[in-house]
Amino acid sequence: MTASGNNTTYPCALTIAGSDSGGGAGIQADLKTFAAYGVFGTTALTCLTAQNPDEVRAVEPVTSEMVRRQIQTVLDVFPVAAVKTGMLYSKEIIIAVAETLAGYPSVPLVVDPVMVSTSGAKLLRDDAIDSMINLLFPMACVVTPNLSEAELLTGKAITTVSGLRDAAEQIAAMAGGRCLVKGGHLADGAIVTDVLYAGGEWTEHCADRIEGLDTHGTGCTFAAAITACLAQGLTLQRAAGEAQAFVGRAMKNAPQVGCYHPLWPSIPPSGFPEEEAQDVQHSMDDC
Ligand code: PXL
Repeated sequence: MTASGNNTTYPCALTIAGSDSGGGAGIQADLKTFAAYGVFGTTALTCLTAQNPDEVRAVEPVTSEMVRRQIQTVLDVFPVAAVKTGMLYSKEIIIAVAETLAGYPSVPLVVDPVMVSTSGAKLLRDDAIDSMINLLFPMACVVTPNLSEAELLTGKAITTVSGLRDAAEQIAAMAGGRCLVKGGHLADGAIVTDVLYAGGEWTEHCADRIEGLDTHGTGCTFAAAITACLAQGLTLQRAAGEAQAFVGRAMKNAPQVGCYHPLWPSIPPSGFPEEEAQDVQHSMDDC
C-alpha cells in the first residue's frame, strides 16, 4: 500500500446502532462525536429509521445476519479500541451482536440501553429487553441508562439523586459491576447529576442544567463520547466527566437548522482532554 496522509495515528471505535435520518441521534450522532474526539468511527447498522426531530415515522430492521457480517468485517481488519451499542431493536439482532462481540472480550463495550426515542417511539421491542439484560449487559464495560430506562430496568420510580445511586448499583449488578445513570431527566433543580457506580464506588458528575434546548440525541452523544474517551485510553471515571461536559457544550453550541437546534458535537479550543472538565466529586453526599 502506498504511504499517504499525515502519519498521525488515530484510535478506532465501532458503533452498533440505528440510523436517524434526521441526523441528531443514532449512528449519525455517534460518528460526529467520534470525529470530534479524533477517533476513527466504524459502524454496524441495526435499523433504518425514517424520522425527524418531531417523530419517528418508520423503522426497518436490518437482518441479524447482516448485522453480524458488518461487525465481523470491521473487527477483522480494524484495531477497534472501544465498541458502543445503541438502538438494537430486536432479540435476533441482540443475539447476533452478543455472539459476535464474544470473540473480543478485551475491547471495552459501552451499552446504551436505548428503548424509546425522545419523541416517544419504541426503539426496542418488548420481547427483546430480557435478551439485552441477559446477553449484553454482562459483557459491558458500562451501561448508560437515562432516567426512564433506569426505572424500567429496576422496576422503581426515581425522583431523587439518591434514587439514581440505588438504580446505578442495582443495574451494575446485572452488568459486570458498572452502570452510569444519567440524571438529566430528573426534575431536581438547576443542577444535573450523573451517577456512576463502578468497582463498588460511586462517582458523581454535576453540571448546570441547560434549560429550553432540544435534547434529541443527547443520550447517543453522551455514550459515544464515553466510547471515544475509552478508545483514547481514559479511565471510565474520567470518561464520564468528559462526556457530561461534551454534551453540555454540544447543547450550548447548537446551531439553528430550519426550526431546529440540533446538537453540535465539538471539542473546545483548549483541546482534549479538557482540563478538569467538570466538578468531579467522589463523595456521595455533597453533590
Ligand atoms: O436517542 C435514542 C436513539 C437511538 N438511536 C436512534 C434514534 C434514537 C432516538 O430517536 O433515532 C436511531
